[in-house]
Order: sequence, then C-alpha cells, then structure tokens
Amino acid sequence: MEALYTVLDAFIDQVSDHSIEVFGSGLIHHSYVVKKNEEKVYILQEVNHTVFKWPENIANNIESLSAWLRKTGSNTMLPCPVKTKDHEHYHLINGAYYRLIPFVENSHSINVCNIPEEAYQASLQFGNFTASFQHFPVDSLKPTIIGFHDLSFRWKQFREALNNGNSERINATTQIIADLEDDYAIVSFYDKILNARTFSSRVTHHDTKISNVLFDDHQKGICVIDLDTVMPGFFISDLGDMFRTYLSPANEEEKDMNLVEARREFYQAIIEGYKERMADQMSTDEIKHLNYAGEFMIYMQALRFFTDFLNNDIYYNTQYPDNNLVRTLNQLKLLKSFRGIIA
Ligand code: GN1
Ligand code: MG
Repeated sequence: MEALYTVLDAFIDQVSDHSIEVFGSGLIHHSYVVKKNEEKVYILQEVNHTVFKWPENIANNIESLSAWLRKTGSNTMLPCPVKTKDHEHYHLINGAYYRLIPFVENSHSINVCNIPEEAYQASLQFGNFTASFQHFPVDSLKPTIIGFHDLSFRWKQFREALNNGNSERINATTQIIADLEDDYAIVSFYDKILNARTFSSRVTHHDTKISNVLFDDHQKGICVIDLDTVMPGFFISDLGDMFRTYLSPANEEEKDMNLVEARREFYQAIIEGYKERMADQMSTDEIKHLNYAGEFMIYMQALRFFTDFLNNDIYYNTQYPDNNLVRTLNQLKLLKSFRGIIA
C-alpha cells in the first residue's frame, strides 16, 4: 500500500491528506479508492498490462470520444482519467501502468441487479452511450484487446485448448465439451453476421455489467464507466452482456446452479431501456436478433471460462481450483434458462 502513495504523488499534491483503500471486485485490474476526509475523490487503478497490451490506445480512445461529445454538445458524461503532473496518461513504475480517475460525486454502483428498474436504467445508459456516437468515425478507435468479442476467435482458442490444454481436466469434462460443441450454431451465425453487413459496427462498450453504471441517490443512471474495452463492435456485445449479467439473481460465481436463472421482467426492462435510445439507429435485421445477443454473450463467456480452465487458469483470477469450471457450468445453466424465457 505504501508504494501507492508514491504513485498518487505523481498525479496530485498533498498526498498525505488522502487515504487509499482496495476497491471493487473486477477480475482484471487492481483498483483502489482514494479518500480525502472520508470522502471518495479518485479511483486509482493499476491497468492489467498483460491483458491490455497497449494502455496508450485506451487513453487515446477515451480522449477522442470525449472530444466528440464536447464537439457535438452532447450531455452524455464520460469520466476521463486525469493526467500526471508530467502530462502523461499513466504513471509508469516497475513496468506497471497506473491511472487516476476522478470519482463522480454523489454516485454509487451496485453489484447485483435487484429490481427491473435498475436493469432499465443501466440499459438506457449503455444504449445512450452508443447512440451518442452515431456519426463518430468508429474505425478511428484503436483496438485495446485483439479479437475480444470475436466469437470465431474464441472458438479457435477453445479448440487449441482441447489439443494442448491440461489433459486431466479435458478427460474429466467430456460432457461440458460436448455441450459447448452442440451449440456451434451460435458461432456460425456470428460468422454470418460478419459477412451479411446488415449489422453495423458502432462504438461499443464491451463490458456492460451492472457495476459499470453509476447511479445517483434517486437510483437514476448517471453514466457508464470502465472504458477500457470501448472499441468498434456489434450491439450484440453490449445488449448480450446485460442479459448475461442482469437476468440472474445469482452471478457467475454462484456454485448452486438452482439459483442461476433468467428473470423475465429483467429481460423486458433491458430491452425497453436499450431500444429507447437505440431502436431508431438499428436495422430491421438487428432488431430481429435481440435474443441472439443473449445467446452469443452467455455462450462466449462459458467458452472463455472453460478455455481458461483447460489452460490451467492463466487469464481469470481464481479463488479455488475449480473456479473456472464452476463459472462455466453457471453460464451454461444461464444459457439454458435464457432460452426458456425467450422460447
Ligand atoms: C472481465 O474484470 P471485469 O469483470 O471487468 C472480462 C470480461 C468478462 C468478465 C467476466 C478484459 O471483466 O470480458 O466478461 O471478466 N474482461 C476482460 O467476469 O477480459
Ligand atoms: Mg471491465
């Protein structure tokens, strides 16, 4: 922790008036909250440089997006990192990249979607985020993770893990492998989308979990946060990850699969919020495939957790040996339950 005060000093003065505490539960970065007189003033983050190979791309993307919002007079809010005293995007120390983001006053985030209104508010925010960049030159955004939501690529990584992964784990999970293979149609439909050109490439958030939305004291959404994976993408990523993470009362860590289920009212709330901002920008073909978004994201996450399990857990932080396996079973249960409510 001591070293973090030195990091903070690279950004602001009077560091000794501040305290730093561990913050949040993300699987990728290390996050800390910086407080002054018990009030939250900043989020300090060590960017995971193994996952995000080009932290400068993230910073440049955020800069050009916020310049766009200013230029178009939009009132969409984007919490942007502040620069170091040396005018750098990051403070680099021992190969680690740190950034500092002002804490949005009177805001809070939630970890579970408890009522449909929260799902609606979040979906409205993510829809609004993409809609705000309707005419933005989306291809000018730099990739921050190559192939992030490219399902064909994730499928290839799964196949590779089946060939080169932990053989004991492979032998013990033949049923899961068969289940994932049975759903290959989700992958081939993704390939079709790539070729059909009826789905548009847009400014896409790619991590629309509920904790990435800030709420005010009246439970209204303020804005979206965590802009690391903002890249060109399809709406299925954002709408789909909302289905994946808001529908079930129990999240991806839940071990009791009976508690993992898709809730219809939340499904409707997500669709309503997203359409409110996005419907008039979407093609007929896109509107026809709102449900595909859920299958796409839930399946891809199952595939990613399972691939990591076969590769001996090199990507996701794990708390116990079978954590990625449990996460996979959890997502497969969610996929089944999701199909139940859209049938
Ligand atoms: C990772 O760390 P977090 O929760 O922001 C992952 C997402 C997954 C999620 C699953 C860069 O996000 O794609 O959906 O875990 N982000 C990256 O919990 O891989
Ligand atoms: Mg994230």
